[in-house]
Amino acid sequence: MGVILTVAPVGPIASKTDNPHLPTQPEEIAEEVAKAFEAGAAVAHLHFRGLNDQPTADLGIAAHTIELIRERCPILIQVSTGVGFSVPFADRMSIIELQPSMATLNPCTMSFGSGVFENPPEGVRRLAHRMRELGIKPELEIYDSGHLDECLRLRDEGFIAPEKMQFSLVLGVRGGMAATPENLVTMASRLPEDAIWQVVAVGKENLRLTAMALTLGGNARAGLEDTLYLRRGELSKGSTPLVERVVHLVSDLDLSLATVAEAAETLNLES
Ligand code: KMH
Ligand code: ZN
Repeated sequence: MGVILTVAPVGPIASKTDNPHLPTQPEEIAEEVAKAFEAGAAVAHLHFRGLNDQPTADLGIAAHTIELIRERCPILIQVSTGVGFSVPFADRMSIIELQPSMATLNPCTMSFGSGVFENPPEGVRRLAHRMRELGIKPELEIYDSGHLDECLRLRDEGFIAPEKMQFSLVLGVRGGMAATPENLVTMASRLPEDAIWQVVAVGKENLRLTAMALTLGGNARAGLEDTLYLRRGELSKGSTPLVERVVHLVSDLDLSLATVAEAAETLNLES
């Protein structure tokens, strides 16, 4: 089974002031995703920004961006329902009506850097239910150990399909688990046996923990959403250098990359 490589070109927080190569507008995001696909990515994890570069759940902007990506490459689309922390939960939820193959599901409310990431229990259940209705595969974002227990509870309550649950172990967010090897090993060992997972290592431990996750049998994610730097003091010129770095890592570890078709099969995608 090949490694599923996801590109995350832009997240909810960083701006062009932090890294001028951050893509924020539909054309820029589509170009970046196409380059990542050429380099080996099979999945694109997407956040969108308005004309003012602020996070948005605007369906027109999201649909336009996805259309521009579709014109360029057949990469699998995963939309973020995290969107941005100032966007109301109901708006964040509406984005799944675009019916992407996958969308993120953040199970719990938490402090996130200097902000609050609102994921109330009833809203999370409504979102999970609607995703299941639409046949959208949830990517379960685990920022702390109890978030995994909440996801298993959602599974037991019937909100999430029990087979091949897909997890991101997010390490390094202020308010969540620290980016340490111990946390990664502990969390990976607690996942259901048939789970599909990757590490999302935010910040300076990005490379080391990504290498470790690959060694442990996980998938990988790369892009400016997770780290703005290629190495200490050197901003990454877009997501492609970060994607290429993981492609090399995969090859050096004598692993192979999943194609889009292989990734869709591994992930059990319905559409
Ligand atoms: N930047 C991520 C760690 C999501 O995409 O659903 C948090 C996030 C969640 O944006
Ligand atoms: Zn995200």
